[in-house]
Amino acid sequence: MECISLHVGQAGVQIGNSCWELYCLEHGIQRDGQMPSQSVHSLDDMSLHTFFSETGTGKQVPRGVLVDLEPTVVDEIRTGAYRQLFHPDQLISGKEDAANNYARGHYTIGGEMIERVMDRVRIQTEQCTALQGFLIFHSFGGGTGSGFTSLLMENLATDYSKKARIQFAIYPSPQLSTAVIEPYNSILISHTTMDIADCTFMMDNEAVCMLTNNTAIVEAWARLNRKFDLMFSKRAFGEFTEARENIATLEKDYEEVASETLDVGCFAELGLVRPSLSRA
Ligand SMILES: Nc1nc2c(ncn2[C@@H]2O[C@H](COP(=O)(O)OP(=O)(O)OP(=O)(O)O)[C@@H](O)[C@H]2O)c(=O)[nH]1
Ligand SMILES: [Mg+2]
Repeated sequence: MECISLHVGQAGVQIGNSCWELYCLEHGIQRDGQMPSQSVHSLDDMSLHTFFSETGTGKQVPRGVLVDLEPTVVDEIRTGAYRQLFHPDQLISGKEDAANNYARGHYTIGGEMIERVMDRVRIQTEQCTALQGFLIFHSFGGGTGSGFTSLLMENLATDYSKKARIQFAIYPSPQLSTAVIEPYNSILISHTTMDIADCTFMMDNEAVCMLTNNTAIVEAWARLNRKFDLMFSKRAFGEFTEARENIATLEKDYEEVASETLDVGCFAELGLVRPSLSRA
């Protein structure tokens, strides 16, 4: 059962960058797609194949396509730490962005790009034995994120009508907005995709920003994330005892974070429940 991830526009591609880094850490995959612990892995971790396909040489390749109408964001992946992970054809960029304009993303500039992207999607689907569906990452506010995503979703709905389409969308916030027309773009894409998306997860950019603006919290999150990744990769290598020790350290970290001057109101505002510190 495979899932194909599609990352569209600046926000979508940048989320993709972080997502694939995390998936690699979780599954013990190196930056070049190689997996040193492969034999241990393939026995107990079939979930790997949902997100990665394996080449003849044993390299793991993400099942995904990253696309932006302009080159700079995708170029960062092309030259970044994980550049060898992706096949060059999975990274698609044009010359000119949609300039926050839904119509440019959907009709003019996007229209010229859609065939190339659908071709790549088709190649990805052909590598699946039982494709479950598509995960689509994008912003609501960008011209590419809104206009091109809706065009892509319409094409997916036509060509792969029985497959699930799940959207992960960055919801615009007035404080962070890059353009005044972001609300219009959001309405236009909501209208187009309402009937063709099976489920939409919206991420509020203001909430994300509140978390990252607080340096104490951002450091704590970075530390916790590293620990989690480490924990996962250790478990993947079969050193479970060490992973257990990591959990203990992790718990201590939680306690430290809680004792720091953490703004509890911030969690409440985000609708998040503070992690419970009581031991089971
Ligand atoms: N959380 C988060 N939001 C982002 C990121 N990049 C852009 N955004 C948000 O996305 C919206 C702008 O859309 P972009 O994704 O930059 O635009 P685009 O899809 O590249 O479209 P065009 O540049 O207009 O062609 C704004 O609301 C930004 O705050 C990111 O890396 N993280
Ligand atoms: Mg852009």
